[in-house]
Amino acid sequence: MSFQPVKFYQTGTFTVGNRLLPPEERSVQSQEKRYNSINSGHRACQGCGEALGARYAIDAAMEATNGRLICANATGCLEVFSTPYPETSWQLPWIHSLFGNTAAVATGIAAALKVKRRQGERRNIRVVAQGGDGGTTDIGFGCLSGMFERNDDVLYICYDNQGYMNTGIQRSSATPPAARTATTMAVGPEPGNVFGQGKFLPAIAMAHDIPYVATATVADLRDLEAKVRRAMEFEGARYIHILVPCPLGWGTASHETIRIARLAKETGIFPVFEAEHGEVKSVVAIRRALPVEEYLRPQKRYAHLFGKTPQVEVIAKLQALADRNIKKYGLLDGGAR
Ligand SMILES: Cc1ncc(C[n+]2csc(CCOP(=O)(O)OP(=O)(O)O)c2C)c(N)n1
Ligand code: SF4
Ligand SMILES: [Mg+2]
Repeated sequence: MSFQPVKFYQTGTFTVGNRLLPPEERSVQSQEKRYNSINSGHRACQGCGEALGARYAIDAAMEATNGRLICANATGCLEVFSTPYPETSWQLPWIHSLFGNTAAVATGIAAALKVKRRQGERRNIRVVAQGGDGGTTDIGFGCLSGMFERNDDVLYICYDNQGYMNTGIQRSSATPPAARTATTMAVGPEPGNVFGQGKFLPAIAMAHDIPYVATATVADLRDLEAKVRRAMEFEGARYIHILVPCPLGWGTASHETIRIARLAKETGIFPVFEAEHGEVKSVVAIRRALPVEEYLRPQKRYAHLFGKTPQVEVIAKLQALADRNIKKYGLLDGGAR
């Protein structure tokens, strides 16, 4: 079958228009036989970055494993909106773990599959674990670090919306400084979340020297698909950390999810890169660093920075964090220095 060459710049959307491209260049979602691993009908908020990220990530993992995938899912928005008993949106073997033990449950599944293979099972079934930033960076961190350290054959995906959204927008250790949450209110001399706390889990994952670590956002879904595909090429522990804006918790319009995620990347506040065995191998370069204010201003969780007296010093401290990422990961010239 021959394909019409694409003669114009625009190659279309992620779905129908992609069919103009040669098959190897099309996104997983553009394929007629995409897996629809998380199907329509779930109850995520309109514009939920987590729902979008999960759809692309798990479908890409399904594609990479020819549909031979088992998924363990921590408690959190993704689990709650997709599986209100007795319904489910998932169209793959899927297990709800506790809030804090997803990595351990996935490890157990991977161990059982290993035994089955030793007993002659021919199908190579792989395991993915997924959870929110709270389930990953806080309560599930011990199990996850153990999974990394043992190099268990699991791909762990963290959907980072920077707070405990499912239970009413409380702070997690991935909540950025100055952001307002239900437990870091915009009151007092230093409104919002404090500076100097929290953790960037991709760097901690890299410190375990696991085969593959990557970050991504829902603004570049092709990059996300490619990273999931790449992750599935490795045996052992792998980690992908996806920034997924949450319209409810961040106070953004539903139709702004992609733009906000893109601004996180283009300002440098969220570095997008991939690493193998603890070394950064590639970064997604930013064309020109946008001021961090462009990312902060549309989000109501930062509204207290832009009141009658703009908090210029706080904004400057956030800009410094973005600048540090740009330098550390070489985001302007496409490679770590
Ligand atoms: C041991 C335990 N503590 C607390 C909870 C309540 N709980 C359920 S989901 C959740 C927050 C989830 O946050 P996150 O992992 O970031 O996922 P999100 O909802 O933001 O996607 C909390 C505190 C629980 N289910 N189990
Ligand atoms: S609260 Fe946020 S993460 Fe949860 S479903 Fe709504 S938009 Fe998604
Ligand atoms: Mg969260």
